[in-house]
Amino acid sequence: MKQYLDLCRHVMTQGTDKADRTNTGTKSVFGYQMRFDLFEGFPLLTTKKVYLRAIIHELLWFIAGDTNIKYLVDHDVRIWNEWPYEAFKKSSDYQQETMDEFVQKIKNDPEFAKKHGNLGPVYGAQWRNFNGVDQLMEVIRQIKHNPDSRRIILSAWNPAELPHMALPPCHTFMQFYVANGELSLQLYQRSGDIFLGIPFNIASYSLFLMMVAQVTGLKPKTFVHTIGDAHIYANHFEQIELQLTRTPRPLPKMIINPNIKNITDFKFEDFELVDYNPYPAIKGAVAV
Ligand code: DHF
Ligand code: TMP
Repeated sequence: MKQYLDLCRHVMTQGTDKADRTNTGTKSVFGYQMRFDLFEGFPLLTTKKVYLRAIIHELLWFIAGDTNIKYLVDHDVRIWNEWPYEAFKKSSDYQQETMDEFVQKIKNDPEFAKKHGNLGPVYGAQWRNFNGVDQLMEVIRQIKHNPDSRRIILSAWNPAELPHMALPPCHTFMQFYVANGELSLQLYQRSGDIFLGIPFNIASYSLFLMMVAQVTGLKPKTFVHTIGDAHIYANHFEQIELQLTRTPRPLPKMIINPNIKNITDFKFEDFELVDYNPYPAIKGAVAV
């Protein structure tokens, strides 16, 4: 995927060295935009293997309005575990449990999961209930009944509730656009971890666009990805340089069960990725 490698090259060469909340250090630029035309294929990185399984489960979890990591943990998706674990370590219930022990407790003890697995009113909560508004259903209604509207917006950024969230939303604001029977989506992401988060975010929002297009009877067209602080963490420079030596391969295709007509009816089994031939996965630590 040329767009992604261009972003990596741009930040490595033009980025400013910048300190950050996690004390890791980054190279960063402010304001960057990429466009992905979905008829060219499904934009899942080929220059490293990306775990689509986690992306699909996370998206279904947002759509369900869920904010507890229990659903993810039950499906062996680890990507959100660090944040509740850090909070648990600061609680009076903490007795030197390791991360693995913490995860086992979330899996096996519903009371424990309820108490220590919640991230606060993050994405799912805001998508389905932003001060009483089901934004997801509202956006779908607008696309169907008022497609020329310039107000088809979904915001995860709810300032009043930020203090209660484990992590303030990174992908914060989206807008849909309908023309010629085709649906496009633009995301404003306030902060983007180029090595770990961004590949997930591109695939996740592209898939979300395809799902919303299907349930509104439109064709998915372009995902426009706008990033505020686009950064590469200092402990990911090597991994990014390795990817820059790899020549992108043809994009895979995503096939979605065509019988699903309701956004909340999608199941993991309704998605099939074909012709994905990535280079091997590359490991990198997540800054907490
Ligand atoms: N914090 C930071 N610093 N960066 C992030 O990208 C990030 N993403 C969050 C929450 N907080 C964050 C939610 N999304 C991974 C990917 C996405 C994600 C969180 C974590 C991740 O660790 N991916 C690895 C391993 C995936 C796996 O479990 O197999 C990867 O190699 O893609
Ligand atoms: P911040 O809240 O200080 O911006 O830290 C959040 C970090 O997580 C930042 O590196 C961006 C990254 N991130 C993504 O890139 N994509 C995501 O989907 C999420 C949740 C976080």
